[in-house]
Amino acid sequence: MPYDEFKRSEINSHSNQGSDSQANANSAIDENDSLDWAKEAYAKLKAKQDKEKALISENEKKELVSNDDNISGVKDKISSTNQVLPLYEETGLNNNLIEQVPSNEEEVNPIDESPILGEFDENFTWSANVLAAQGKKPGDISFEEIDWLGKLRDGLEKTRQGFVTDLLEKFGDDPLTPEDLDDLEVLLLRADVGVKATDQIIDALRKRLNEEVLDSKEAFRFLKEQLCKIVEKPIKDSGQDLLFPKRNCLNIWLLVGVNGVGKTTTLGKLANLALRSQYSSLIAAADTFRVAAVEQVKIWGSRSGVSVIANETPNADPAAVVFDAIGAAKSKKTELLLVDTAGRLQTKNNLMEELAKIAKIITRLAPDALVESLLVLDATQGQNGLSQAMSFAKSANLSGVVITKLDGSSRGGVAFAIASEANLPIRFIGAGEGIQDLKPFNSFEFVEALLANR
Ligand SMILES: Nc1nc2c(ncn2[C@@H]2O[C@H](COP(=O)(O)OP(=O)(O)OP(=O)(O)O)[C@@H](O)[C@H]2O)c(=O)[nH]1
Ligand SMILES: [Mg+2]
Repeated sequence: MPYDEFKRSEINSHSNQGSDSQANANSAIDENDSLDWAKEAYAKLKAKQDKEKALISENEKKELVSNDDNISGVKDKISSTNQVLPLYEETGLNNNLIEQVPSNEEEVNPIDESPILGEFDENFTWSANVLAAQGKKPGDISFEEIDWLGKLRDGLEKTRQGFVTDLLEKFGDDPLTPEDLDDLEVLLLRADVGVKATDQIIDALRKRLNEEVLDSKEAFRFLKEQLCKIVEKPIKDSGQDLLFPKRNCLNIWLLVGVNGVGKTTTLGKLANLALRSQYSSLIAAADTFRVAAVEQVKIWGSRSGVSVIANETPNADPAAVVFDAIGAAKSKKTELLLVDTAGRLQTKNNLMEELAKIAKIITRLAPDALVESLLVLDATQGQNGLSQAMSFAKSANLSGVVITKLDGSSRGGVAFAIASEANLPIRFIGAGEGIQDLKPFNSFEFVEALLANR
């Protein structure tokens, strides 16, 4: 069975997702052992990287020898201006397509975007500890996970500064007081956590405080537990801990949301996640409102290594593109069809009508397909994102949310408002413009990254 990136959290830990995670996580690894754990993990990753490097240079040597033997063949290849890259020739992905992926060498480069192991520094040990706390073994972790956690923690820096740094100052090392709770309330609201989630957290802390003295360490642990509980609730309510395509059947995932939030970028990252997890995938370029949108999807298709179905006609009917894409998906036995949709239409009503039309086509053409509508929200928009979530939740049948641009946003706290006020499960989060800068949402990692250094 291939490694399934969509199920990463399940593989990481069978018991540590959710509100009990903090307690389990804290006991999963003794503080004194954590540095040893990180050292062992680093040594194993380093050995793995060295082995891969050696393998690559061995292959390069072999290639050089065979190239010498067949120099004329190479010349032919170089002179070909419209060549299809070997990756697609081998996989057959580029054959018989309605719309072929562009064969620009610079753009088709999924392998080079993989992260490499950095220094053994505080960044590494922090990421390693988060993985260890979820029950992973030092030999089980990958560069990608370390890189991702580092990015997430860095990305949440601005949110953390306006929230945790002040919180640490206010809490100090003394036991929590009722006045601290008032300060915490202000900080949570300021960090876009929203009124409902803030009330829930403050009430829970006040209740504990009435029962016993809470030292600052326990207060922080309890706060993390409450935060996890809030984002986990809609996930639990949905009855589906993780969102992943089911193998051997057609899954159709629609990326919806207002303009500029990151739908197309998310689609490209999801396509690559699917490719790396060995799902057969296809992209439908159903944002036909902007001419440049189709071009942008094709670049992402090329970059992620997934074929794109598009219609070049200006203002082509998006439902017709979806019609073609479902036809292609059926004949190719595609498992995951990712649909890019428009974010900018004349009015909000037009946008909702168009989504309804696409949904209708899907029901008619692929009644057995597993359809998921993912609302993409931009973290930098804070409470605005929450109102988008509320209005889309009313009109579109949403299965969850993707929060993008968590890198550099000071409003990462909005995740809690979306979960508690719109009751929508967060399914994926994006923290960068790179192809691998998107992962399935893991509440434990998110809260740890948000409140890092404590
Ligand atoms: N820093 C950062 N930038 C992102 C992220 N996701 C998307 N972006 C950027 O946000 C901008 C808009 O992204 P798109 O994917 O084009 O957004 P869209 O929702 O498809 O936009 P429309 O098609 O106009 O509706 C681009 O410049 C992306 O590179 C992220 O996680 N982090
Ligand atoms: Mg777009």
